[in-house]
Amino acid sequence: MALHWKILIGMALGVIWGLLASVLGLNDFTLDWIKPFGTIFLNLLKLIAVPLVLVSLIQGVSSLSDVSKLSRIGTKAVAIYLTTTVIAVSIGLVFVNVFKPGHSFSEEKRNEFKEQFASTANERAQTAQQVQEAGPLRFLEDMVPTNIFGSLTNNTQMLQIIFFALLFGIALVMIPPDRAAPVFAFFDGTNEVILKMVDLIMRFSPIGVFALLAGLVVDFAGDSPGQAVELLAVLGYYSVVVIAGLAAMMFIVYPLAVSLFTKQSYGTFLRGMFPAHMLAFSTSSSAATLPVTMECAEKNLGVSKEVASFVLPLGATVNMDGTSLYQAVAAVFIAQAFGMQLDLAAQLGIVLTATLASIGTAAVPGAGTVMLVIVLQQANIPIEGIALIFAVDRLLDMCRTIINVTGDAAVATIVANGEGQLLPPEN
Ligand code: DAS
Repeated sequence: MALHWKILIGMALGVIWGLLASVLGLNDFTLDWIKPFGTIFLNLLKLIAVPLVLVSLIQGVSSLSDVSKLSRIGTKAVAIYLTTTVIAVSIGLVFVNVFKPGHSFSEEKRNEFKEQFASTANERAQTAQQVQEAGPLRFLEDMVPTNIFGSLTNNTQMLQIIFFALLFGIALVMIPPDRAAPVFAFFDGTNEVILKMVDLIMRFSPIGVFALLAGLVVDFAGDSPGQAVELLAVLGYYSVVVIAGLAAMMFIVYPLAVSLFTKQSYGTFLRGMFPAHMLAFSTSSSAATLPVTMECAEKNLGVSKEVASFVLPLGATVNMDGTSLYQAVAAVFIAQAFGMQLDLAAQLGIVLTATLASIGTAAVPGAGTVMLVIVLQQANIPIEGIALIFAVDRLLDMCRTIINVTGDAAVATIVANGEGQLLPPEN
């Protein structure tokens, strides 16, 4: 059975166990013997975040070595990718601020969350105070690390790790190829190892999700299953807000972009991308879907091989509109659940960090949630909040990966058209 079905079953069984445990008085057993496996799973995700960012970004940036050859196509593609990602994050922020899914927790529950994390609240308040007092470009100053080894040992400095990785990758591309070759080989190989580690961690996810959900429902339910039902209702609402945002990308932003900048009808585009959509949904992996995305782009959309073979692998690595939208919604949802007020500056900071986080997100299942840690830490939002949303993460991962690959194909179509390389579709 495919992993994603095992995970969905793990989710369902976790909820059922949680509800039964709160009725049968098995709360303590669940918290002592089941919930720890959920914590272990979350720890594994946090463990892999730093090496994943460092290696996948260095490998991604240094694979742009042929930008010098395809500088026009590469620059155009990166510019449009960044534009669609910022639009996606902005749509995510508008939806989560308008529909406020985190406020649908009862006042009593939100106060409970606040108490639960009160210990870190004053620390976060102090940090926020420092940010207030700092100048407008403090976030830029903070992005440049003084000691990369200090940043690497501290999960809260992900932007510094991204900055270092981008600088390292660019410098790597600029040194003589014979000197760079062993370094390329090292990061190619290490990237493979890290992605295999993510794959192994994801294989644990059915158990991890079961334990997380069981623990979450029991924690939430206390002695009354009614409260657990409230949690599930709130998570359902949160999921609807994420999916609505993703739908806005699929049915408003991309149709506008494709019809404005190419001669192609969006119906042709959607039909042409259907096989890639199905694979993206079932694998939750842009990388696994890439071969099919490229085939759809070339055969069904008429994108030339030269453009498809550069723009799509680049997009699978650095362009994840669905992920960036999800990270914006998830971050503000958690802040709302903890009763935090995020001012405009904090929300604009989320636009920057969610854009950077989605660039650093590897094209494998669950990577977007691993990278959500960055967005939360930069906004001083409790990371523990990931446990709240992890229950429905895999379902949302399947949906956001569809948007990730669709965004890549839309940009490839626009770039091909601009290069006069959008041919009549074969099929
Ligand atoms: N599943 C990732 C992808 O392959 C995206 C994510 O995890 O957010 O696109």
